[in-house]
Amino acid sequence: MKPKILVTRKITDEAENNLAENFDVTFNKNDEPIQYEKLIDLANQYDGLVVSGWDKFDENFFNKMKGKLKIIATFSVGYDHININSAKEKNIVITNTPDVLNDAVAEITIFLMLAACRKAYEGVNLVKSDNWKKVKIDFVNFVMGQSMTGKTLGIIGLGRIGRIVAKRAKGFGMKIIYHNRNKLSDKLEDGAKYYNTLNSMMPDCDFVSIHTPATSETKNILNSEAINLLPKHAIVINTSRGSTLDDEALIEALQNNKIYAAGLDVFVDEPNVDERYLKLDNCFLLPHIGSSNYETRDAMAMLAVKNINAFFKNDPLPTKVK
Ligand code: 8YV
Repeated sequence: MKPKILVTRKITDEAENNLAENFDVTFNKNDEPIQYEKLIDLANQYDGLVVSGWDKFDENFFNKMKGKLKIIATFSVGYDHININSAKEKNIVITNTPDVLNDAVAEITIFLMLAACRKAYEGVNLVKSDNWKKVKIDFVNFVMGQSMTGKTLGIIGLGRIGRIVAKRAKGFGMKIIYHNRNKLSDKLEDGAKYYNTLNSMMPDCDFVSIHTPATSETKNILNSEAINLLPKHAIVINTSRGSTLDDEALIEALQNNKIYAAGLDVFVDEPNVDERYLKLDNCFLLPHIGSSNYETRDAMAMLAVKNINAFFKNDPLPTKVK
């Protein structure tokens, strides 16, 4: 008998076809999110789940598993929606999709940096509202931003995504500095300057971008103390998870022009965004689309499927979460 697999959300046709060849698989054809309690019931009828970052797998979920479920393959690099310790206690393997989205997230990071420093909101709103013709266009004030070229980018978490961001930023002639728990090898640093505390790096950042996973250690890593140490012209970028920065502190800094601007793709309670962000002209917002391009989402779906295939063939897992 083929193992039973449930795919909680619509994934690419190629990935779905591949699963259908090898498993007794249930797809979510209309892509309606499955409610938490329903998912608990369903999960007990399957050997494996292919899930998204929007499904939640907490301690209670795993406590209610009765022994049939053996693997959860999430099509996301982040696994903060899964209680890994509870999964381990229940002997349920977790896999994720690292690396295949590095370029996509780096692109969105650079996009936000450009949007924030060149006042994209102001410019786009002026054209879209048809107000361009109504304003005075002058040489020194009209949609005036600041340059990215030659500036210093501070990276919080120079990991797989952070290093690609660094590479792309160097294309703009940027200097890279970083803070990690530990200094990296010369090869991985690739010329970036290390700061052993976050606060010591802050005054040197023209831009600061967060690329850490969401853990209890990185919760509010960019807090009010750190934000207050940034220069007045600094720009804050977040494409990691909303929990890594203190919204109160960032909003206060943006409202009072203590920093120049921010670019955010991720929020604490998505899709609900703190309304104060919506009122700020110096904050460029996106709806968590770091990995949203066809090539990347295809690769993420196929990697999740490869993990499922490998697991049921007893092959080594391509990307198991420790
Ligand atoms: C996805 C992500 O939008 O991979 C991640 O961790 O945050 C995003 O790529 C989402 O979680 C898809 O499941």
